[in-house]
Amino acid sequence: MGYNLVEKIIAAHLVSGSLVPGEEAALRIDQTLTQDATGTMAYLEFEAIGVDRVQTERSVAYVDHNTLQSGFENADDHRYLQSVAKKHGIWFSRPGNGICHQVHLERFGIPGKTLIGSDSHTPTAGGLGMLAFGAGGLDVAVAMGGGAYYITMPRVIKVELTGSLRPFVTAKDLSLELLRILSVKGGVGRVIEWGGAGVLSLSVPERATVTNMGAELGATSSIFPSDERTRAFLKAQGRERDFVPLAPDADAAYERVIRIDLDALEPLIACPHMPDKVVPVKTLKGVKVDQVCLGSCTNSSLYDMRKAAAMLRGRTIAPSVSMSVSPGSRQVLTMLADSGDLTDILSSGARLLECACGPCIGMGFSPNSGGVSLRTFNRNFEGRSGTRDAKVYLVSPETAVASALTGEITDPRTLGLAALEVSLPETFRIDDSGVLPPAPPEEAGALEVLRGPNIRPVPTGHPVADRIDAELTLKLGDNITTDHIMPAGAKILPYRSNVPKISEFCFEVVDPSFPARAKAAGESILVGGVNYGQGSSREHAALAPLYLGVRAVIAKSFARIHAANLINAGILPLCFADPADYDKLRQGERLTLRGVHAGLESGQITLEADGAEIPLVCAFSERQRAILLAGGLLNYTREGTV
Ligand code: MIC
Ligand code: SF4
Repeated sequence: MGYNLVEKIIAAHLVSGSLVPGEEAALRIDQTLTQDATGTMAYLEFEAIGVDRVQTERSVAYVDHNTLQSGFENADDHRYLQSVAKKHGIWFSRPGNGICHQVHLERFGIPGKTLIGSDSHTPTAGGLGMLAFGAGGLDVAVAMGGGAYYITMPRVIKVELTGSLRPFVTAKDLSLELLRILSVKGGVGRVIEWGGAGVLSLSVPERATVTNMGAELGATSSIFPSDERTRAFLKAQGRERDFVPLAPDADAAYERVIRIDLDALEPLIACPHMPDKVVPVKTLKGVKVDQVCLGSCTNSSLYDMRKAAAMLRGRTIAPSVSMSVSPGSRQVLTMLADSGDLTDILSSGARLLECACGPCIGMGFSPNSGGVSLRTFNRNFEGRSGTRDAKVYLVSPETAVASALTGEITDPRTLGLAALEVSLPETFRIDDSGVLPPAPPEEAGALEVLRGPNIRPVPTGHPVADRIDAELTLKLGDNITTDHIMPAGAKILPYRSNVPKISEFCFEVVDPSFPARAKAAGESILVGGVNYGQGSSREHAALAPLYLGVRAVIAKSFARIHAANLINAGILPLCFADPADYDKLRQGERLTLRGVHAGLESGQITLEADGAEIPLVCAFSERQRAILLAGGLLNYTREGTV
């Protein structure tokens, strides 16, 4: 039996473990990326590990999330990141240079290489044929130090494409179609491998939109083959030397094959407040729109922006709509300026924002109260926009612009416009002045790392005890996202390098009394439903609970990155053997976990609650057990086992 694309890249990077689905595989990591909101923690952890210089082929630190600088905190973090990067062999992408995933695709991604990034949308690079994973900051720190990255060997789903997209139907609609089919948990434990004749009709930026939104499926990663379209993109970026062709073997096996006919797709829209609440745009015709946002790592490429500019040319957006445009990178912005497309965008009445995440993570441009916001982004979780009662919908750039022009949700095909004639340039504008190189090793030793008062030490975990007696301080429902656990937004993000402070906002959107109650309880246990911790890779969703005394989370099931982050923090993620037992637990009661150490081995732990005995299960690898018993990955790594 031949290899699929995923197996090929994993086999070429396997340090230990096996290719058998469900088993642990340790991978050699060629490249890493961080962004500022998770990066400060990742580099503090890297410093704590104590390796002088990164061991990867390329590591890049981006600043794209916390760029508002409404106090000293963000600016201090930027200075810390710039100085720590320079000292330890990391490239530094300056604020304003663009969103990490977009810039990495343009300037650094290489087919067939492995990449981990402290951001859940790192698989965007799969659009170039890279095998890329979102991970917690500590996993990235370990990989920078030369350690392997451990994954549970995924199953591989193949999506077989035929045909080509019709006018005004886009790669975003393809992503939404797969979310409609699989839901936000359908990709858990899986990599989505895209193939079929239809793949050639998609350019690299379109493929990157699709691999980007694989994160919303809960998938471990998503990947496209590397073919002539990949070569053309790399060549236009002045990087043809980085091209390698990559395809699965003809007799490769897959867990499942999903067939999608691109010709049959129509414009789709995800309704509040989940990316899988997908319906055809036409079914929402006439819903009044208050705000439209174009951008984010999903849809901010030159291709997307040029399509939007072509639709806006000579037209103005409806007076009732406020529209923002955030190009994904300085390359995109300068090319829009050179071609005059920027003038078309600005003349339409849209507002230009920085080349950064911006509204996607609630960093400004929050909608009006109760407002309807159409965004070309990838997440529409409740409250994420910064306006708690806003209704956020996810759409393609074409649907976004059509709706901005009419003031109501509009299927772009109904505007009567001619099909858009937009293609990628033969040569992109190459200017890497926004990326600063690291210092040569002989100069690095003398360099000082700049730390402001907001940068506080990383909390370390406690070795998991054999018996845990604690209060159930918070009982939660299904699909709890990391935006529920550790919200972001302009008010909270500045404290990403200050865990004591940021923990004051833990679960703020669910129950603002949680931090005080958890502290008063001393040690506590959380209970959740299915897919607990979906969404972002932010390890603060584990570190803040750790700081507040959480020792275990019991749920019906967990999202991959968050489960890894909990283990890395020394917090036990446990599952109900029978999901119906969830109903037996009450917030506020005392819970006891008995025989934990033996249970880590046997995979079964008993929970005592109000006299009842509830069986829990866990399936930790030997390494994960050792991490939990050491009190987290930092302690484990310091003990010398990287
Ligand atoms: C997100 O989209 O939620 C973020 C902000 O990019 C996060 C990372 C973070 O919380 O800093 C992610 O996706 O991992
Ligand atoms: Fe930034 Fe939004 Fe992409 Fe996260 S999803 S990296 S916040 S643009």
